[in-house]
Amino acid sequence: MTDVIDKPTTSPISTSRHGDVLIVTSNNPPVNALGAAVRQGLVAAIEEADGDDAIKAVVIRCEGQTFFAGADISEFGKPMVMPMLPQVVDIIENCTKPVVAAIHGTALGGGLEVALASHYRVAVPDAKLGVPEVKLGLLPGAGGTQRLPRVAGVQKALEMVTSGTPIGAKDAYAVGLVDRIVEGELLQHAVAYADEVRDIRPLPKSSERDDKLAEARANPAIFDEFRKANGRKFRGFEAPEANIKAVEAAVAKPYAEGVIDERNLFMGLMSGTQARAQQYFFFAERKAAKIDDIPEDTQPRSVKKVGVIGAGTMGGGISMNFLSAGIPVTIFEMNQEALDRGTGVMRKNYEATAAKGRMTGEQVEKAMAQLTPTLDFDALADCDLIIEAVFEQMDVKKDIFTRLDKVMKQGAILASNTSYLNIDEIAAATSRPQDVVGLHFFSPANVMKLLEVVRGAKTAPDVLVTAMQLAKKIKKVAVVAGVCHGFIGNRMLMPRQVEATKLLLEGATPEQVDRVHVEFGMPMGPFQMADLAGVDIGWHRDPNRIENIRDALCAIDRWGQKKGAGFYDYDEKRRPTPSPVVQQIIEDFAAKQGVTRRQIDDEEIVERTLYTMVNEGSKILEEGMAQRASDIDVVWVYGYGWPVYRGGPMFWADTEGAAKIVEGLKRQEQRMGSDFSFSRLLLDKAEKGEKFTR
Ligand code: 3H9
Repeated sequence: MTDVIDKPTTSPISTSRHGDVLIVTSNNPPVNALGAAVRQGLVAAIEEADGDDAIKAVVIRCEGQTFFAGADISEFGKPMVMPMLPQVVDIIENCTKPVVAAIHGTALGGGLEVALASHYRVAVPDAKLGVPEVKLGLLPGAGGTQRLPRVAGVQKALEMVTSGTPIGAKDAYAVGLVDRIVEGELLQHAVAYADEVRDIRPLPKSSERDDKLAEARANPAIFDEFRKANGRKFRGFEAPEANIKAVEAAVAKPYAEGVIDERNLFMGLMSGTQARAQQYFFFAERKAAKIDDIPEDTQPRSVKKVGVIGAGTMGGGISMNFLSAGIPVTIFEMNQEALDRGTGVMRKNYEATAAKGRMTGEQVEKAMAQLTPTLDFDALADCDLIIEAVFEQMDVKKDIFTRLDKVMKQGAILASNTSYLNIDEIAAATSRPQDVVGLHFFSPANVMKLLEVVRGAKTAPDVLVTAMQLAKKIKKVAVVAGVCHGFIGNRMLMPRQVEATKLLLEGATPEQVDRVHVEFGMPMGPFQMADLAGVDIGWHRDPNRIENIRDALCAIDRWGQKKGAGFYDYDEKRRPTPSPVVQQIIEDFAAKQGVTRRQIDDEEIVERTLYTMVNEGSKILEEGMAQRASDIDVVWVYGYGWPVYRGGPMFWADTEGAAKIVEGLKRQEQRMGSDFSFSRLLLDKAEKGEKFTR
C-alpha cells in the first residue's frame, strides 16, 4: 500500500494519508511504549484529523514487533509530562471521525486502553490483548477498568484485570473486544474497515455503552463471589482488590464518576511499596539476562540437539523443556527399566497438560517424537549441548565428564545440573573446561521458571551467551551465578534452615515458624517445604545414627508428605496438623543438648531466618557470586516463591533499611553463635545508609 508522508517528523508518531483516511503510525521501538513523545504525537494526529474536513476516518497502527505495549514504565516515578494517557485516550474517543485501531503483536495496558478508546478494533489472528498492570502492582489507569467491562463484559474484565494474562484475538473477538480479525496485510484491511464505517453516526464510544453492565448491575454479588473464588491467588497482593473495586465502580456508577474512582485507586497503588517492588522486578527480570563483562555482539553457539544424562525426575523435566520448544533430545540411562520409567513419566506429564486443555494430543505426540531414549553413551556424541542430571556426588559427576570429554564432538557445551557442587572441579575432569557450565534447573524442571547458569572460572563467553539465549527459548528466566556452595538460591536457604531448626529447639514450633513465613508472603514455611520435598533428602539412611531432629524423624519413617508424616501429621487429603510426636522429639533433643526452651516471638523468627538470608545475599554480592542485587531477587522470586510484591530479599532489605537489619542481627548474634558472621557489605551499607538495589 502506498502512502504519502505528509511531513517529515522527529516524533515517533507520523501521519500519512490513504485517500481520505488518516493513517497514524507509531514507531517507538522496542515495544511502542506510550512515552511522552508518543502521547503528544497521538494528540497532534487526532487534532489533525479533527481539523481537516478532507479526512473521513483514522487508523492508528504501530511499526515494529507490536502495537502499543502500554505506558512507558521507565517514566513511572518521574515528573509527569503532559498530556497524560487518560487525557490522550479521551481525545481519541472524542475524535469526530471514526478511529480504527489496527492491532498486531500485543496490545497491552495503556495500549489496550488506546484501542478501547478507538471506535473500532481490528486485529491479526495472532495478536494478543491484555491489561498486565496488575503484575506491576497497578490497574489500567487510563479508563481501562471502566471501558473494558463495557466492551468485554464484567466477568471477562474481572478476569483480565486481576490476572493480567492477555487473551488471543479469537477470544477477544468472541467477547466483542475485537470487531474483526483480518488475515494478511493488516493496514490494508484496517483502511478498508475505516472506509466501511466512515459514515456511521453516532460514533460508538466505549465509555457510553452500558448494555454489558446490566447483568452485574442486577447481581452485584458477583464481585464478592469473584473475590472468594480467587482469595488464595490474591493473598498478600494489593492490586487485585483495587482492580476489582475499580470494575465495581464501573458497574455501580456513571462513567464520569467511575473514572474518578479509577484515578484515585491508581494513584493509591502507584504511591505504595508493592507497585514499586513489582515495577522494580519487571526490570530486574530483564536485566538478569545481561552479562556485564561480555560484549553484546558475542555470537552464541548453535544448539540444534540436546543430550540429557539421567532420566530421573530432573532429567525428564529438563528434557521436556527442550522438547516443548521443538529441540530434539537424546536421553541416556544406565538400564532399560529406568529409561522406560523416565520416558513414561514424561509422557504422563504431557498427557496431564493436554487433559487440562493446555496442549493438544497432536502436540504431545510431536514433543515425544523428538525424544530419542538410549542406553548407548556414544549416541550422545553429536549433541550440541549435553546436560548431566544424575545424583549429587562429585566422583560420579567427574566420571561422567571424563567420559563426555572423550565422546562429545568438539565445541559441544557440557553442562551439569548440579545444585551445590563445584563446577570448576567438574570442568577440571575434562580437557575443555571452557565448554563446561552449570545449568541448575529447579524442580519440577518442566514447570519452574528459574535457571541458575553457573559460570566456572574458565567458562567461555560464547558458552554463557548460548545458555542465556537458550533459557529464553525454553521460557526460563536465567540468572548467572558464580561457583560457590549452593550458588545463589540454595546458599541463601542454608542459614534460614540452620536458624529455623535451632529455633525449634529453643522453643518455637514448626507451625509458628511456618506461619511467620506464610504471613510474610512465602508460599510455605521451611518445615512445610521440608515435608513437601522429603525430610529424607540428604539423610544418611542409618536409623541408629540420630544426630538431629531430621535424623530422628527419618528414623521413624516420618519422611514428609509422601509418608503421611513429617514435621506435621497429614490426613488422606494431605492436610497438615501439628504432631505431638514431633513436639516430643524436639523437646527431647533440647533437653539432651541442654537448651533452655523459652517463648519465641515472631520478630525473632524474622530476624533469624529472613535477615540472615539478606546477610547471605550480601555476602554473595561482595564475593561477586551474583552480578547484581536484582539477580538475587530474581532467583528468590522465581525459584522459591518469594512474594514479588516485596521485590525479592535484597529489594525488601532496602525497604527495611540496612541499618534496621544490622540492628536485628546484632540482637540475635549471640544466639546464632558461630553459625553466623556479618557480611562486610551489609555493615557498610548500614553505616552509609545505602541501598542494595536502585
Ligand atoms: C500501563 O500501561 C499503565 C496504564 O494503564 C495507565 C497509565 C496512566 N515500558 O520484555 P522484552 C522494554 S503499565 C518501558 O524483553 P519481549 C523492556 O524493558 C504498562 N519499557 O521483550 C526491554 O528493554 P531492554 C502495561 C518496556 O519481546 C524491551 O522493552 N504494559 C515496556 O519478550 C523489550 O522487552 C506492560 O506491562 C514498557 N511498557 O516482550 C507490558 N515494555 O531491551 C510490559 C517492555 O532494555 N511488556 N519494555 O531490556 C511486556 O510484557 C513485554 O515487554 C512484551 C514484549 C510482551 C511487550
